[in-house]
Amino acid sequence: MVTKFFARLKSGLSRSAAKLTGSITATFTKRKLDDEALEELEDQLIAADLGVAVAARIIKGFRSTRFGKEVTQEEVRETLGDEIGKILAPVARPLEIDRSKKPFVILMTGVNGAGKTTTIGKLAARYKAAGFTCVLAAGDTFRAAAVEQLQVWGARSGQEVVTAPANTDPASLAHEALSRAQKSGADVLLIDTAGRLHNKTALMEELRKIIRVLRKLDPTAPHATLLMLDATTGQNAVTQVGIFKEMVDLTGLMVTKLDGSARGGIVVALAEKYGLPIHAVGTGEQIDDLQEFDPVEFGRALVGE
Ligand SMILES: Nc1nc2c(ncn2[C@@H]2O[C@H](COP(=O)(O)OP(=O)(O)OP(=O)(O)O)[C@@H](O)[C@H]2O)c(=O)[nH]1
Ligand SMILES: [Mg+2]
Repeated sequence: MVTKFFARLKSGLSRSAAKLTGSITATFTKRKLDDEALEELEDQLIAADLGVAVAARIIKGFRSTRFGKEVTQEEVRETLGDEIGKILAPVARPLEIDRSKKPFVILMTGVNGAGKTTTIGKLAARYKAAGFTCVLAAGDTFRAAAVEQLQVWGARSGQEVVTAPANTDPASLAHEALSRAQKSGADVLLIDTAGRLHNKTALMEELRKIIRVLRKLDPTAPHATLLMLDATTGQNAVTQVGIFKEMVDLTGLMVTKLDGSARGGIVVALAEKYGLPIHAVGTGEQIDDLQEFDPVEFGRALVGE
């Protein structure tokens, strides 16, 4: 069954697929799978951002099952797609809202431009459609534009946005937002944060303070701490997970900008390296361009099947 999401994902990943399989097509019109061919294939997988570990694992698989045999590029593509699907299967998990938490608190982290604010807007719309009421907290209090951007998203989905005057301590804004969400009986609180990474210590302190303050009102909060990653940054996204994992207890990832990126293979590298749940992927700038992803479909889209 070709789902709407698959069609969207496939077109979004067409550049990634072209990068990965274009070179495979060139190498494997029909060819004996010898050392040289495997080496070329491994290089191609690495160039397509799947990461060294994934590339080695996939090549090992090819070596044990097909070595010395004639293979067509269709076979190579199909096997690759399957392998990718297997690597993604354990991490492709939707973000479950635990209804016993009221509100269920989601803290969004990520570097500048990763897509935090946009993704909060998309999630708010999705939760609204599912019958949840949300509160959006404009925790990036240093930039007026960031607050306005969240207000626009809140208006689009008809959800409340809590803001504070410029330069208010983000932790106090977060506290205020949780307090309001508790009083109004909101189902979900989505907290936006600033993403300045050039000052790692300050960012870490800020995030930790937000968490500390939230816990004064709800010792179990935040219930999800998500890292937003921009797929177009390629291997850098892998590095960012490492950095943010040191700052906070990440519970999951979301990967944005998979539309038109040639670096969609990064999702596979992330899955292999960290095993953190990847809850959803962004495939555009519009309100419904956020999708839970099916590992098999993703694997197929990535090889252009
Ligand atoms: N094409 C595409 N663009 C996206 C996607 N997600 C976000 N964007 C765009 O990326 C840009 C940055 O997104 P923001 O949501 O502002 O990112 P942010 O993490 O909040 O950035 P800061 O507030 O600067 O830290 C915006 O122009 C978004 O429209 C996506 O999935 N696909
Ligand atoms: Mg933002």
